[in-house]
Amino acid sequence: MRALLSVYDKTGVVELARGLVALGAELVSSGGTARALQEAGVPVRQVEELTGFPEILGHRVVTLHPKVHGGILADRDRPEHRADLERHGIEPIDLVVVNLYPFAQDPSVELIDIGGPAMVRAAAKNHQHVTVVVDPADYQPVLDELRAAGQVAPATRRRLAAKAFALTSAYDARVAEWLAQPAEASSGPPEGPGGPASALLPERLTLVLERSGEALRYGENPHQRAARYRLVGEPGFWDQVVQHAGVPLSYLNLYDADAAWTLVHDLAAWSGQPAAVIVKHANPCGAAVAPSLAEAYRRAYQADERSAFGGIVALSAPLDPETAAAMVQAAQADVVLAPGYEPGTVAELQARRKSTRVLEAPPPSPPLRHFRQIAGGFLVQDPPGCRAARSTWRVVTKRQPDEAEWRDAELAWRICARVKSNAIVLVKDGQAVGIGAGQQNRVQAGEIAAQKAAGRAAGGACASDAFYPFPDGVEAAAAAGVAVVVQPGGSVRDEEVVAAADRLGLAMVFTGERQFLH
Ligand code: 93A
Repeated sequence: MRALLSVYDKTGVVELARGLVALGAELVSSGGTARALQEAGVPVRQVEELTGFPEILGHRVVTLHPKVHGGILADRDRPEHRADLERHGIEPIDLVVVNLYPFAQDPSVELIDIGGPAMVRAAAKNHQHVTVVVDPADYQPVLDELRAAGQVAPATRRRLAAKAFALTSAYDARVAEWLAQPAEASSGPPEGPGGPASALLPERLTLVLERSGEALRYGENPHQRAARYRLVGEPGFWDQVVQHAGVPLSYLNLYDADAAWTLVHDLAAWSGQPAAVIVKHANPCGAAVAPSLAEAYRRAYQADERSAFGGIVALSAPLDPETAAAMVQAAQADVVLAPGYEPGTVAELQARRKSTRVLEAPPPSPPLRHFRQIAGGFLVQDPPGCRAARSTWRVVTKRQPDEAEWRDAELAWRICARVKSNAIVLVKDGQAVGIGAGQQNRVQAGEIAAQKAAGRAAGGACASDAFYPFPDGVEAAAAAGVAVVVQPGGSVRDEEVVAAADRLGLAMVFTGERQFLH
Protein backbone atom coordinates (compact mmCIF):
# COMPACT_ATOMS: atom_id res chain seq x y z
CA MET A 1 0.00 0.00 0.00
CA ARG A 2 1.22 3.47 -0.85
CA ALA A 3 -0.21 6.48 0.97
CA LEU A 4 0.14 10.11 -0.04
CA LEU A 5 -0.14 12.55 2.87
CA SER A 6 -0.35 16.29 2.21
CA VAL A 7 -2.01 18.20 5.01
CA TYR A 8 -2.13 21.84 6.06
CA ASP A 9 -3.62 20.98 9.46
CA LYS A 10 -1.12 18.49 10.86
CA THR A 11 -3.43 17.35 13.70
CA GLY A 12 -3.19 13.60 14.17
CA VAL A 13 -1.09 13.05 11.04
CA VAL A 14 1.92 11.60 12.88
CA GLU A 15 -0.24 8.99 14.65
CA LEU A 16 -1.94 8.12 11.37
CA ALA A 17 1.43 7.83 9.62
CA ARG A 18 2.82 5.58 12.36
CA GLY A 19 -0.24 3.35 12.11
CA LEU A 20 0.13 3.13 8.33
CA VAL A 21 3.84 2.31 8.53
CA ALA A 22 3.10 -0.43 11.07
CA LEU A 23 0.72 -1.90 8.48
CA GLY A 24 3.53 -1.96 5.94
CA ALA A 25 2.55 1.16 3.97
CA GLU A 26 5.00 3.33 2.10
CA LEU A 27 4.44 7.03 2.76
CA VAL A 28 4.90 9.92 0.35
CA SER A 29 4.46 13.54 1.47
CA SER A 30 4.74 17.13 0.34
CA GLY A 31 7.38 19.37 1.95
CA GLY A 32 5.82 20.51 5.22
CA THR A 33 4.05 17.26 5.91
CA ALA A 34 7.21 15.25 5.15
CA ARG A 35 9.15 17.45 7.56
CA ALA A 36 6.61 16.92 10.33
CA LEU A 37 6.79 13.16 9.84
CA GLN A 38 10.58 13.09 9.63
CA GLU A 39 10.85 15.09 12.85
CA ALA A 40 8.64 12.48 14.50
CA GLY A 41 10.93 9.74 13.17
CA VAL A 42 8.40 8.33 10.69
CA PRO A 43 9.97 7.10 7.41
CA VAL A 44 8.60 9.10 4.46
CA ARG A 45 9.52 9.87 0.85
CA GLN A 46 9.30 13.41 -0.46
CA VAL A 47 6.88 14.00 -3.36
CA GLU A 48 9.80 15.27 -5.41
CA GLU A 49 11.57 11.92 -5.06
CA LEU A 50 8.47 10.31 -6.55
CA THR A 51 8.06 12.83 -9.37
CA GLY A 52 11.68 13.67 -10.04
CA PHE A 53 10.53 17.30 -10.12
CA PRO A 54 11.05 19.88 -7.36
CA GLU A 55 8.42 22.09 -5.74
CA ILE A 56 8.26 25.30 -7.78
CA LEU A 57 6.62 28.74 -7.70
CA GLY A 58 6.91 28.95 -3.93
CA HIS A 59 4.67 25.90 -3.25
CA ARG A 60 2.15 26.66 -6.00
CA VAL A 61 3.19 23.52 -7.89
CA VAL A 62 4.03 20.65 -5.60
CA THR A 63 1.84 17.64 -6.26
CA LEU A 64 0.47 18.75 -9.63
CA HIS A 65 2.37 16.11 -11.61
CA PRO A 66 1.40 13.10 -13.75
CA LYS A 67 3.33 10.80 -11.46
CA VAL A 68 1.08 11.85 -8.60
CA HIS A 69 -2.20 12.07 -10.51
CA GLY A 70 -1.47 9.01 -12.65
CA GLY A 71 -0.81 7.04 -9.49
CA ILE A 72 -4.11 8.18 -8.00
CA LEU A 73 -6.33 7.95 -11.09
CA ALA A 74 -5.23 4.64 -12.59
CA ASP A 75 -8.02 2.09 -12.81
CA ARG A 76 -6.23 -1.04 -11.67
CA ASP A 77 -8.72 -3.25 -13.50
CA ARG A 78 -7.92 -1.83 -16.93
CA PRO A 79 -4.91 -3.35 -18.68
CA GLU A 80 -4.29 -0.16 -20.68
CA HIS A 81 -4.08 1.87 -17.46
CA ARG A 82 -1.67 -0.64 -15.96
CA ALA A 83 0.38 -0.46 -19.14
CA ASP A 84 0.54 3.33 -18.91
CA LEU A 85 1.80 3.13 -15.34
CA GLU A 86 4.47 0.65 -16.40
CA ARG A 87 5.57 2.64 -19.44
CA HIS A 88 5.96 5.89 -17.49
CA GLY A 89 7.29 4.45 -14.26
CA ILE A 90 4.27 5.61 -12.23
CA GLU A 91 3.72 4.03 -8.83
CA PRO A 92 0.05 3.50 -7.82
CA ILE A 93 -1.24 5.43 -4.80
CA ASP A 94 -3.90 3.68 -2.71
CA LEU A 95 -4.62 6.16 0.07
CA VAL A 96 -4.76 9.97 -0.24
CA VAL A 97 -4.85 12.05 2.95
CA VAL A 98 -5.27 15.78 2.31
CA ASN A 99 -6.64 18.81 4.04
CA LEU A 100 -6.72 22.15 2.35
CA TYR A 101 -5.26 25.62 2.86
CA PRO A 102 -7.58 27.47 5.29
CA PHE A 103 -9.03 29.86 2.72
CA ALA A 104 -12.19 30.60 4.72
CA GLN A 105 -10.25 31.86 7.74
CA ASP A 106 -8.14 34.32 5.80
CA PRO A 107 -9.32 34.72 2.21
CA SER A 108 -6.54 35.62 -0.20
CA VAL A 109 -5.33 34.48 -3.60
CA GLU A 110 -2.35 32.71 -2.05
CA LEU A 111 -4.63 30.58 0.14
CA ILE A 112 -6.64 29.24 -2.79
CA ASP A 113 -5.53 25.63 -2.70
CA ILE A 114 -5.19 24.10 -6.15
CA GLY A 115 -3.07 20.99 -5.74
CA GLY A 116 -4.95 19.76 -2.67
CA PRO A 117 -8.44 19.77 -4.23
CA ALA A 118 -6.97 18.23 -7.40
CA MET A 119 -5.69 15.24 -5.42
CA VAL A 120 -8.89 15.01 -3.38
CA ARG A 121 -11.09 15.01 -6.49
CA ALA A 122 -8.86 12.54 -8.30
CA ALA A 123 -8.87 10.12 -5.38
CA ALA A 124 -12.62 10.52 -4.88
CA LYS A 125 -13.25 9.85 -8.57
CA ASN A 126 -11.20 6.66 -8.38
CA HIS A 127 -12.75 5.55 -5.08
CA GLN A 128 -13.19 2.03 -6.41
CA HIS A 129 -9.45 1.65 -5.90
CA VAL A 130 -8.39 4.59 -3.74
CA THR A 131 -9.35 5.78 -0.27
CA VAL A 132 -9.56 9.54 0.23
CA VAL A 133 -9.43 11.07 3.70
CA VAL A 134 -10.07 14.81 4.14
CA ASP A 135 -11.00 14.95 7.81
CA PRO A 136 -8.71 14.08 10.75
CA ALA A 137 -11.79 12.59 12.44
CA ASP A 138 -11.63 9.78 9.85
CA TYR A 139 -7.98 8.83 10.53
CA GLN A 140 -8.76 6.39 13.32
CA PRO A 141 -11.75 4.65 11.70
CA VAL A 142 -9.74 4.14 8.49
CA LEU A 143 -6.79 2.74 10.43
CA ASP A 144 -9.15 0.44 12.31
CA GLU A 145 -10.60 -0.93 9.07
CA LEU A 146 -7.16 -1.45 7.59
CA ARG A 147 -6.04 -3.31 10.70
CA ALA A 148 -9.12 -5.48 10.88
CA ALA A 149 -9.61 -6.33 7.20
CA GLY A 150 -6.37 -5.37 5.46
CA GLN A 151 -8.35 -2.97 3.28
CA VAL A 152 -10.93 -0.20 3.43
CA ALA A 153 -14.39 -1.52 2.55
CA PRO A 154 -15.94 -0.33 -0.75
CA ALA A 155 -18.87 1.28 1.09
CA THR A 156 -16.46 3.28 3.26
CA ARG A 157 -14.48 4.40 0.23
CA ARG A 158 -17.67 5.58 -1.45
CA ARG A 159 -18.81 7.44 1.67
CA LEU A 160 -15.39 9.12 2.01
CA ALA A 161 -15.48 10.06 -1.69
CA ALA A 162 -18.86 11.76 -1.24
CA LYS A 163 -17.49 13.63 1.77
CA ALA A 164 -14.45 14.67 -0.27
CA PHE A 165 -16.51 16.13 -3.13
CA ALA A 166 -18.74 17.92 -0.62
CA LEU A 167 -15.62 19.50 0.86
CA THR A 168 -14.16 20.65 -2.45
CA SER A 169 -17.49 22.04 -3.63
CA ALA A 170 -17.95 23.96 -0.36
CA TYR A 171 -14.38 25.20 -0.66
CA ASP A 172 -14.85 26.44 -4.22
CA ALA A 173 -18.15 28.08 -3.25
CA ARG A 174 -16.31 30.19 -0.66
CA VAL A 175 -13.72 31.22 -3.23
CA ALA A 176 -16.44 32.12 -5.76
CA GLU A 177 -18.30 34.21 -3.17
CA TRP A 178 -15.14 36.06 -2.24
CA LEU A 179 -14.18 36.74 -5.85
CA ALA A 180 -17.66 38.06 -6.60
CA GLN A 181 -16.99 40.96 -4.21
CA PRO A 182 -15.16 43.95 -5.63
CA ALA A 183 -11.44 43.72 -4.84
CA GLU A 184 -11.49 46.56 -2.29
CA ALA A 185 -14.25 44.87 -0.27
CA SER A 186 -12.72 41.42 -0.39
CA SER A 187 -9.56 41.91 1.62
CA GLY A 188 -11.19 40.42 4.72
CA PRO A 189 -13.48 37.46 5.34
CA PRO A 190 -16.37 37.32 2.86
CA GLU A 191 -19.06 38.17 5.38
CA GLY A 192 -19.62 40.25 8.47
CA PRO A 193 -22.62 42.35 9.40
CA GLY A 194 -21.62 45.96 9.62
CA GLY A 195 -18.29 45.33 7.88
CA PRO A 196 -17.49 46.91 4.54
CA ALA A 197 -18.12 43.64 2.67
CA SER A 198 -21.70 43.49 3.92
CA ALA A 199 -22.58 46.56 1.86
CA LEU A 200 -23.21 44.05 -0.90
CA LEU A 201 -25.06 40.81 -0.83
CA PRO A 202 -23.10 38.23 -2.79
CA GLU A 203 -24.08 37.70 -6.38
CA ARG A 204 -24.08 33.95 -5.92
CA LEU A 205 -24.46 31.90 -2.78
CA THR A 206 -23.63 28.22 -2.78
CA LEU A 207 -24.31 26.60 0.52
CA VAL A 208 -23.13 23.05 0.86
CA LEU A 209 -24.80 21.54 3.87
CA GLU A 210 -24.39 18.24 5.61
CA ARG A 211 -26.74 16.55 8.00
CA SER A 212 -25.51 16.64 11.53
CA GLY A 213 -26.35 13.41 13.33
CA GLU A 214 -29.42 11.34 12.76
CA ALA A 215 -32.68 12.81 11.54
CA LEU A 216 -34.85 14.53 14.15
CA ARG A 217 -37.94 12.68 15.34
CA TYR A 218 -40.05 14.90 13.10
CA GLY A 219 -40.46 18.51 12.04
CA GLU A 220 -42.85 21.11 13.40
CA ASN A 221 -45.55 18.43 13.14
CA PRO A 222 -45.36 14.64 13.08
CA HIS A 223 -46.15 14.45 9.38
CA GLN A 224 -43.07 16.55 8.50
CA ARG A 225 -39.64 14.94 8.27
CA ALA A 226 -36.75 16.98 9.65
CA ALA A 227 -33.05 17.04 10.36
CA ARG A 228 -30.46 19.59 11.39
CA TYR A 229 -27.87 20.54 8.79
CA ARG A 230 -24.65 22.51 9.09
CA LEU A 231 -22.27 24.05 6.59
CA VAL A 232 -19.72 21.53 5.33
CA GLY A 233 -16.40 21.94 7.09
CA GLU A 234 -17.81 24.21 9.79
CA PRO A 235 -18.93 22.42 12.91
CA GLY A 236 -21.79 24.58 14.06
CA PHE A 237 -22.92 25.85 17.44
CA TRP A 238 -25.19 22.87 18.02
CA ASP A 239 -22.35 20.42 17.44
CA GLN A 240 -20.66 21.89 20.51
CA VAL A 241 -23.69 21.74 22.78
CA VAL A 242 -23.49 19.01 25.44
CA GLN A 243 -26.72 17.37 26.56
CA HIS A 244 -26.50 16.31 30.21
CA ALA A 245 -29.98 14.87 30.60
CA GLY A 246 -33.40 14.43 29.01
CA VAL A 247 -34.89 12.99 25.85
CA PRO A 248 -33.52 13.85 22.37
CA LEU A 249 -34.01 17.35 21.02
CA SER A 250 -36.85 18.00 18.61
CA TYR A 251 -37.11 20.45 15.72
CA LEU A 252 -39.07 22.93 17.84
CA ASN A 253 -36.70 22.52 20.78
CA LEU A 254 -33.83 23.60 18.53
CA TYR A 255 -35.78 26.48 17.03
CA ASP A 256 -36.95 27.86 20.37
CA ALA A 257 -33.65 27.24 22.13
CA ASP A 258 -31.88 29.22 19.44
CA ALA A 259 -34.19 32.20 20.06
CA ALA A 260 -33.80 31.92 23.84
CA TRP A 261 -30.01 31.62 23.77
CA THR A 262 -29.58 34.59 21.44
CA LEU A 263 -31.77 36.83 23.58
CA VAL A 264 -30.36 35.83 26.96
CA HIS A 265 -26.82 36.58 25.79
CA ASP A 266 -27.87 39.87 24.32
CA LEU A 267 -29.52 40.90 27.60
CA ALA A 268 -26.57 39.79 29.76
CA ALA A 269 -24.04 41.55 27.52
CA TRP A 270 -26.09 44.74 27.47
CA SER A 271 -26.86 44.83 31.22
CA GLY A 272 -23.65 43.38 32.65
CA GLN A 273 -25.91 41.31 34.92
CA PRO A 274 -27.17 37.73 34.92
CA ALA A 275 -30.16 37.27 32.61
CA ALA A 276 -32.89 34.67 32.21
CA VAL A 277 -35.26 34.13 29.30
CA ILE A 278 -38.18 31.76 28.82
CA VAL A 279 -39.33 31.12 25.26
CA LYS A 280 -42.52 29.54 23.94
CA HIS A 281 -43.26 29.16 20.23
CA ALA A 282 -40.16 31.19 19.36
CA ASN A 283 -41.34 34.19 21.41
CA PRO A 284 -40.07 35.13 24.85
CA CYS A 285 -42.85 34.90 27.45
CA GLY A 286 -40.45 35.92 30.20
CA ALA A 287 -37.18 37.84 30.31
CA ALA A 288 -35.34 39.57 33.12
CA VAL A 289 -31.96 40.82 34.29
CA ALA A 290 -31.07 41.02 37.99
CA PRO A 291 -28.09 41.12 40.37
CA SER A 292 -28.31 37.32 40.85
CA LEU A 293 -29.19 34.52 38.43
CA ALA A 294 -31.83 33.14 40.80
CA GLU A 295 -33.52 36.53 40.92
CA ALA A 296 -33.35 36.90 37.14
CA TYR A 297 -34.92 33.46 36.72
CA ARG A 298 -37.69 34.11 39.28
CA ARG A 299 -38.57 37.37 37.58
CA ALA A 300 -38.53 35.86 34.10
CA TYR A 301 -40.82 33.11 35.30
CA GLN A 302 -43.19 35.48 37.11
CA ALA A 303 -43.59 37.54 33.94
CA ASP A 304 -46.07 34.99 32.58
CA GLU A 305 -46.34 31.86 34.72
CA ARG A 306 -49.06 30.30 32.61
CA SER A 307 -47.10 30.51 29.36
CA ALA A 308 -43.86 29.30 30.98
CA PHE A 309 -45.18 25.74 31.25
CA GLY A 310 -43.14 23.50 28.91
CA GLY A 311 -40.98 26.44 27.88
CA ILE A 312 -37.33 26.80 26.97
CA VAL A 313 -35.35 28.35 29.81
CA ALA A 314 -32.07 30.06 28.93
CA LEU A 315 -29.69 31.28 31.62
CA SER A 316 -26.71 33.52 30.99
CA ALA A 317 -24.61 32.12 33.85
CA PRO A 318 -23.89 28.59 35.11
CA LEU A 319 -26.82 27.09 36.98
CA ASP A 320 -26.26 27.40 40.74
CA PRO A 321 -28.15 25.58 43.53
CA GLU A 322 -30.32 28.59 44.42
CA THR A 323 -31.53 29.02 40.84
CA ALA A 324 -32.03 25.27 40.45
CA ALA A 325 -34.18 25.28 43.60
CA ALA A 326 -36.29 28.11 42.15
CA MET A 327 -36.66 26.22 38.88
CA VAL A 328 -37.92 23.01 40.40
CA GLN A 329 -40.62 24.95 42.25
CA ALA A 330 -41.75 26.63 39.05
CA ALA A 331 -43.44 25.27 35.94
CA GLN A 332 -41.61 22.42 34.27
CA ALA A 333 -39.27 23.31 31.45
CA ASP A 334 -38.87 21.39 28.21
CA VAL A 335 -35.33 22.57 27.67
CA VAL A 336 -32.79 24.27 29.93
CA LEU A 337 -29.75 26.00 28.44
CA ALA A 338 -26.87 27.33 30.49
CA PRO A 339 -23.14 27.88 30.01
CA GLY A 340 -22.50 25.37 32.84
CA TYR A 341 -23.96 23.50 35.79
CA GLU A 342 -22.75 23.57 39.39
CA PRO A 343 -22.49 20.16 41.09
CA GLY A 344 -25.86 18.62 41.85
CA THR A 345 -27.94 20.99 39.75
CA VAL A 346 -28.39 18.65 36.77
CA ALA A 347 -29.62 15.92 39.10
CA GLU A 348 -32.02 18.36 40.72
CA LEU A 349 -33.54 19.29 37.37
CA GLN A 350 -33.74 15.62 36.44
CA ALA A 351 -35.52 14.76 39.64
CA ARG A 352 -38.16 17.38 38.78
CA ARG A 353 -38.75 15.95 35.31
CA LYS A 354 -36.72 13.20 33.67
CA SER A 355 -37.40 14.24 30.10
CA THR A 356 -36.25 17.89 30.43
CA ARG A 357 -33.36 18.38 28.05
CA VAL A 358 -30.49 19.88 30.05
CA LEU A 359 -28.00 21.54 27.75
CA GLU A 360 -24.60 23.11 28.26
CA ALA A 361 -23.84 25.51 25.45
CA PRO A 362 -21.01 27.79 24.33
CA PRO A 363 -21.79 31.46 23.58
CA PRO A 364 -24.07 31.77 20.56
CA SER A 365 -22.53 32.26 17.15
CA PRO A 366 -25.12 34.40 15.38
CA PRO A 367 -25.73 33.57 11.74
CA LEU A 368 -24.17 35.88 9.19
CA ARG A 369 -27.27 35.75 7.04
CA HIS A 370 -30.90 35.03 7.54
CA PHE A 371 -32.60 32.72 5.03
CA ARG A 372 -36.21 31.97 4.37
CA GLN A 373 -37.51 29.73 1.65
CA ILE A 374 -40.37 30.90 -0.54
CA ALA A 375 -41.81 29.36 -3.70
CA GLY A 376 -39.07 29.08 -6.28
CA GLY A 377 -36.25 30.50 -4.21
CA PHE A 378 -35.01 32.06 -1.03
CA LEU A 379 -35.17 35.41 0.66
CA VAL A 380 -31.81 36.40 2.12
CA GLN A 381 -31.20 39.25 4.53
CA ASP A 382 -28.81 40.38 7.23
CA PRO A 383 -29.66 38.77 10.55
CA PRO A 384 -32.20 40.53 12.77
CA GLY A 385 -31.15 42.40 15.90
CA CYS A 386 -30.41 45.85 17.34
CA ARG A 387 -27.80 47.97 15.59
CA ALA A 388 -28.63 51.49 16.79
CA ALA A 389 -27.41 52.24 20.33
CA ARG A 390 -28.97 54.47 22.97
CA SER A 391 -26.47 57.21 22.13
CA THR A 392 -28.23 57.67 18.77
CA TRP A 393 -31.77 57.58 20.17
CA ARG A 394 -33.75 60.82 20.41
CA VAL A 395 -36.13 62.01 23.10
CA VAL A 396 -39.07 63.66 21.29
CA THR A 397 -41.29 64.67 24.23
CA LYS A 398 -41.15 67.46 26.77
CA ARG A 399 -40.58 64.93 29.49
CA GLN A 400 -37.12 63.30 29.61
CA PRO A 401 -36.81 59.73 30.94
CA ASP A 402 -34.88 59.40 34.20
CA GLU A 403 -32.04 56.87 34.34
CA ALA A 404 -34.20 53.99 35.63
CA GLU A 405 -36.70 54.65 32.85
CA TRP A 406 -33.90 54.72 30.29
CA ARG A 407 -32.70 51.29 31.46
CA ASP A 408 -36.20 49.85 31.27
CA ALA A 409 -36.71 51.40 27.84
CA GLU A 410 -33.49 49.86 26.57
CA LEU A 411 -34.38 46.46 27.99
CA ALA A 412 -37.90 46.62 26.56
CA TRP A 413 -36.46 47.54 23.16
CA ARG A 414 -33.94 44.67 23.15
CA ILE A 415 -36.61 42.15 24.08
CA CYS A 416 -39.05 43.64 21.58
CA ALA A 417 -36.48 43.10 18.80
CA ARG A 418 -36.74 39.35 19.49
CA VAL A 419 -40.53 39.13 19.61
CA LYS A 420 -42.52 38.27 16.48
CA SER A 421 -44.33 41.29 14.99
CA ASN A 422 -46.45 43.13 15.80
CA ALA A 423 -44.75 43.25 19.16
CA ILE A 424 -45.29 45.35 22.26
CA VAL A 425 -43.16 44.77 25.36
CA LEU A 426 -43.74 46.25 28.81
CA VAL A 427 -40.82 46.32 31.24
CA LYS A 428 -40.47 47.44 34.83
CA ASP A 429 -37.29 47.32 36.92
CA GLY A 430 -35.38 44.93 34.67
CA GLN A 431 -38.29 42.55 34.18
CA ALA A 432 -40.57 42.02 31.20
CA VAL A 433 -44.04 42.23 32.75
CA GLY A 434 -46.11 41.99 29.56
CA ILE A 435 -45.21 40.69 26.11
CA GLY A 436 -47.73 40.99 23.28
CA ALA A 437 -46.51 38.98 20.29
CA GLY A 438 -47.48 38.28 16.71
CA GLN A 439 -50.63 40.37 16.33
CA GLN A 440 -51.83 41.77 13.04
CA ASN A 441 -52.43 45.16 14.62
CA ARG A 442 -50.34 47.08 17.10
CA VAL A 443 -53.19 48.10 19.39
CA GLN A 444 -54.11 44.53 20.16
CA ALA A 445 -50.47 43.59 20.75
CA GLY A 446 -50.49 46.42 23.32
CA GLU A 447 -53.72 45.19 24.86
CA ILE A 448 -52.32 41.70 25.31
CA ALA A 449 -49.13 43.11 26.84
CA ALA A 450 -51.14 45.29 29.23
CA GLN A 451 -53.42 42.43 30.16
CA LYS A 452 -50.43 40.23 30.97
CA ALA A 453 -48.77 43.02 32.95
CA ALA A 454 -51.92 43.38 35.08
CA GLY A 455 -50.84 46.69 36.57
CA ARG A 456 -47.18 45.76 37.06
CA ALA A 457 -45.95 48.09 34.28
CA ALA A 458 -46.65 51.22 36.35
CA GLY A 459 -43.70 53.62 36.03
CA GLY A 460 -41.98 51.31 33.55
CA ALA A 461 -41.31 51.28 29.81
CA CYS A 462 -43.22 50.26 26.72
CA ALA A 463 -41.43 49.26 23.50
CA SER A 464 -43.08 49.00 20.11
CA ASP A 465 -41.20 47.21 17.32
CA ALA A 466 -42.49 49.65 14.68
CA PHE A 467 -43.87 53.19 14.72
CA TYR A 468 -47.31 53.96 16.11
CA PRO A 469 -49.45 54.91 13.11
CA PHE A 470 -52.08 56.51 15.39
CA PRO A 471 -52.14 57.91 18.93
CA ASP A 472 -54.35 54.99 20.14
CA GLY A 473 -51.37 52.70 20.81
CA VAL A 474 -49.72 55.38 22.93
CA GLU A 475 -52.95 55.91 24.84
CA ALA A 476 -53.03 52.15 25.55
CA ALA A 477 -49.42 52.32 26.83
CA ALA A 478 -50.35 55.22 29.11
CA ALA A 479 -53.34 53.23 30.36
CA ALA A 480 -50.93 50.43 31.30
CA GLY A 481 -49.16 53.00 33.47
CA VAL A 482 -45.78 53.25 31.78
CA ALA A 483 -43.59 56.35 32.11
CA VAL A 484 -41.69 56.01 28.83
CA VAL A 485 -42.43 54.71 25.35
CA VAL A 486 -39.66 53.64 23.00
CA GLN A 487 -40.40 53.20 19.31
CA PRO A 488 -38.69 53.74 15.94
CA GLY A 489 -40.66 56.85 14.94
CA GLY A 490 -41.11 57.71 11.29
CA SER A 491 -44.91 57.74 10.95
CA VAL A 492 -46.59 60.51 8.93
CA ARG A 493 -48.58 61.12 12.14
CA ASP A 494 -45.51 61.32 14.42
CA GLU A 495 -46.53 64.82 15.43
CA GLU A 496 -49.97 63.63 16.59
CA VAL A 497 -48.41 60.67 18.39
CA VAL A 498 -45.83 62.83 20.20
CA ALA A 499 -48.53 65.35 21.11
CA ALA A 500 -50.54 62.51 22.66
CA ALA A 501 -47.49 61.42 24.67
CA ASP A 502 -47.00 65.01 25.88
CA ARG A 503 -50.66 65.30 26.77
CA LEU A 504 -50.45 62.02 28.74
CA GLY A 505 -47.25 63.08 30.53
CA LEU A 506 -45.14 60.34 28.94
CA ALA A 507 -41.55 60.47 27.82
CA MET A 508 -41.04 59.14 24.30
CA VAL A 509 -37.84 58.00 22.62
CA PHE A 510 -37.30 57.41 18.89
CA THR A 511 -34.71 54.75 18.04
CA GLY A 512 -34.80 55.40 14.30
CA GLU A 513 -34.62 51.65 13.74
CA ARG A 514 -37.53 49.29 13.13
CA GLN A 515 -37.45 45.79 14.56
CA PHE A 516 -39.95 43.71 12.60
CA LEU A 517 -39.41 40.01 13.13
CA HIS A 518 -41.27 37.11 11.54
O1 93A B 1 -0.13 25.43 -3.74
S1 93A B 1 -0.92 24.29 -4.09
O2 93A B 1 -2.18 24.61 -4.65
N1 93A B 1 -0.14 23.38 -5.13
C1 93A B 1 0.15 22.07 -4.97
O3 93A B 1 0.68 21.44 -5.89
C2 93A B 1 -0.16 21.46 -3.71
N2 93A B 1 0.02 20.20 -3.28
C3 93A B 1 -0.44 20.13 -2.03
N3 93A B 1 -1.15 23.46 -2.75
C4 93A B 1 -0.77 22.16 -2.67
N4 93A B 1 -0.93 21.32 -1.63
C5 93A B 1 -1.48 21.71 -0.33
O4 93A B 1 -0.38 21.94 0.51
C6 93A B 1 -2.28 20.66 0.36
O5 93A B 1 -3.66 20.75 0.08
C7 93A B 1 -2.02 20.91 1.83
O6 93A B 1 -2.98 21.81 2.36
C8 93A B 1 -0.69 21.62 1.86
C9 93A B 1 0.38 20.73 2.45
O7 93A B 1 1.65 21.28 2.21
P1 93A B 1 2.91 20.85 3.07
O8 93A B 1 2.90 19.35 3.13
O9 93A B 1 4.09 21.39 2.31
O10 93A B 1 2.75 21.45 4.42
